[in-house]
Amino acid sequence: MNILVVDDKKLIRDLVSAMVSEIGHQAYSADGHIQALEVLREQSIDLILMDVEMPEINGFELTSLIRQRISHWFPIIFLSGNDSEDFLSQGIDAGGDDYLTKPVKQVILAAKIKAMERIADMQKALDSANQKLAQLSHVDELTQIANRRGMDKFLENAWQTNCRQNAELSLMMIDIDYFKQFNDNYGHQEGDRCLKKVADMLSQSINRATDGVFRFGGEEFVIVLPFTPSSGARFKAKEIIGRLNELAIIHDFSKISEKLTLSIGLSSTESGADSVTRLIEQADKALYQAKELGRNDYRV
Ligand code: GH3
Ligand code: MG
Ligand code: MG
Ligand code: MG
Ligand code: MG
Repeated sequence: MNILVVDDKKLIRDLVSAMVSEIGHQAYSADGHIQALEVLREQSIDLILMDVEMPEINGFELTSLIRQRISHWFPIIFLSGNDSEDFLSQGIDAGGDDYLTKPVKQVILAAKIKAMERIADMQKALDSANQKLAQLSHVDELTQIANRRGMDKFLENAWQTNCRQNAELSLMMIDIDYFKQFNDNYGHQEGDRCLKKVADMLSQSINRATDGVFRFGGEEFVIVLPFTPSSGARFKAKEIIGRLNELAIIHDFSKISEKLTLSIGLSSTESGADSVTRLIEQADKALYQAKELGRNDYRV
């Protein structure tokens, strides 16, 4: 572990740091709040051994400050010459996790560090499990592209960034044509395979890191194109229609072609959409028009 020793007295700082090294951890030291915050900015610290009585900002105050500023948890153990019970509970209230009185024995210090390390490991495992869950909740299981929840989050960020930079943002609502007939005639499994192929094709067709592809639901997909005016989105729509044509997925039950086709509705901040909701509404309307006008095409 990377252990930060905070103490205003050099003698104690060096002594405790030496113990920490001997126990087998990496020691960092700080003589007060300024150095401590500096180390915390530059190093990933796993535990702090914190003096209580220090000039300017004491150990309890510094602990509160650290807990406010750093969102992830790591253990903080106080080392103090004062062993009154009042002091102990103040330290825990300030955000500390344990308390040792000076002079500290190396065996005791080693045992406390080991116990805290166990808790810290559990916390880390929990954090990473939560992170994985959050990720999973944004991914569509069938197609492995981001789902609607992922889209909402993406759009929120993209909208902010684009507004800030005064750039155009375009959105594409994509819907497979006569997919009900596809499913009804080839079966649901074949339908699923088809959705995967379309999702892969859509993912491959975006080439900027800032673009996003999402499964909006059922056989509908959304592509978000930040920093892209309507002209760019039209170009992309044409390309996607062409790519699907090249894939040549047989659909004998489509009313307009012997191959699978899709229709696209486009919207852009250029045409006045002033919110994410409006952007989606406009794309939806344009999609409806593309369907009305015969499908296998895009409309703005
Ligand atoms: P349109 O050309 O007007 O878009 O007609 P459509 O048949 O594509 O549209 P409709 O909304 O009537 O039907 C969509 C169909 O998509 C219904 C359902 O059978 C199919 N579908 C939706 N989600 C899934 C899925 O996860 N897997 C499979 N296999 N099919 C799905
Ligand atoms: Mg002191
Ligand atoms: Mg649909
Ligand atoms: Mg429909
Ligand atoms: Mg459809």
